[in-house]
Amino acid sequence: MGSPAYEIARAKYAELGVDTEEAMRRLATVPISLHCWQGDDVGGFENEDGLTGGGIQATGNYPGKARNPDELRADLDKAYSLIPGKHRLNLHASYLETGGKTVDRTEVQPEHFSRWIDWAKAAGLGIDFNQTFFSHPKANDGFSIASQDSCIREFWVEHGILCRQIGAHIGRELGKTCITNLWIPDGYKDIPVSRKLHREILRRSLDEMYAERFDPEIHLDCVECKLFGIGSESYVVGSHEFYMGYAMANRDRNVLLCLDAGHFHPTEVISDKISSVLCYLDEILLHVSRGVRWDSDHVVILSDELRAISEEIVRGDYLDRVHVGLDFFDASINRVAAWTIGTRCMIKSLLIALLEPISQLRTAETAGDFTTRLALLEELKTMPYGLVWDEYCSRQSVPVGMAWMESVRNYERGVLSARGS
Ligand code: RNT
Ligand code: ZN
Repeated sequence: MGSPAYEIARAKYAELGVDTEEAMRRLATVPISLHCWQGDDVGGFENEDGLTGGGIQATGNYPGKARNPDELRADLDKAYSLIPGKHRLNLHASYLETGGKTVDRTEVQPEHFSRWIDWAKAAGLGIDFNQTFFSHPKANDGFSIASQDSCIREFWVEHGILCRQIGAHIGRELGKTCITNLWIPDGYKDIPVSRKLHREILRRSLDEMYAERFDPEIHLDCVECKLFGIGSESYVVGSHEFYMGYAMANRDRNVLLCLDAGHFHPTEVISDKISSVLCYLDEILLHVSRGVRWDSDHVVILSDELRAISEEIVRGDYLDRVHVGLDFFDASINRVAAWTIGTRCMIKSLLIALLEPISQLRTAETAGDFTTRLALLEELKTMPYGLVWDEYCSRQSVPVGMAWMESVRNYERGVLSARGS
């Protein structure tokens, strides 16, 4: 038995043939990969300066950002304690721990991530990994593995190779598949004349990077496309067509495609791309984000597009083929709250999708009864999914409703405010 409010919702959904208990059971099996970089504005722990250039920008100066890995882990622990379910961590190579030693990108080793691994083991979390091809003097001219300069290119290919080994190590240690995702900033601010050149270089670099094979149970690779970036407005080497082609051509090497919700033209949506790319690929990764006019990486909210993404995953029966990662960074609000809001919204949207009377909707559509389809879809928008969500939070032992915010405020007063700004 649930709360009286939940029992009313359960009965209402049952009238539509929807089993709320089954929806909650399924929801509990879906891990979301929380990106470490919301906690410190994509700074990382290589040096004091944090984020420097490279087509990524976090704006805002809300006090209390994590200054070291221990603080970041404490903040993540706080966020996980407010998010229902068992999830994952999405870690960037620049979040390494070297005990004060300077370790360049071509010197990264599994040992630099051992504390993250121990922490994840203790908490039962899986980890995903990312090469860091930005915020580095060797990326200052806007190119990494697609550079014409062979020194630059080889440097970054080496970083890519080492990170895959670290990803495989993580997967092995945790007994949970690690996805190592690649995003590069490479591109031109203004119109190039050699679009072809860098794409051919990128293809060669990827082939070199992905030469070593790993057990797919332990490690998967992934490539993230983009339409444009800051400083690469006119041309991005790793475009959608490029990586889609690469992932398809390298399916037997377990190269996944990553679709970031902020990486397309503002009128394009990734919800419409999922069922297309999954005709050709076994699995994909999502970077769920929220672009506002451009790839602004705003905190994920329960928008129409977020709901559409989750509906596509559930309706297409893709829950086991779509890996859900988050990618946003807002430095203008409490960072633990940003994680909590974004991740709770992601999970809530999946719940709403799981609460659809999908067979009724399909029957109407198949019969050409588009009137019923539209009427039912509209009725669903005011169904009491919030009550099922509250029940889910309560059963998963996390705060119900706005109560999580009080917990974040206490944490801010007790922990974050002591950090200064
Ligand atoms: C950049 C990509 C990429 C990054 C992270 C930090 O546009 O979205 O995923 O956000 O690597
Ligand atoms: Zn991304």
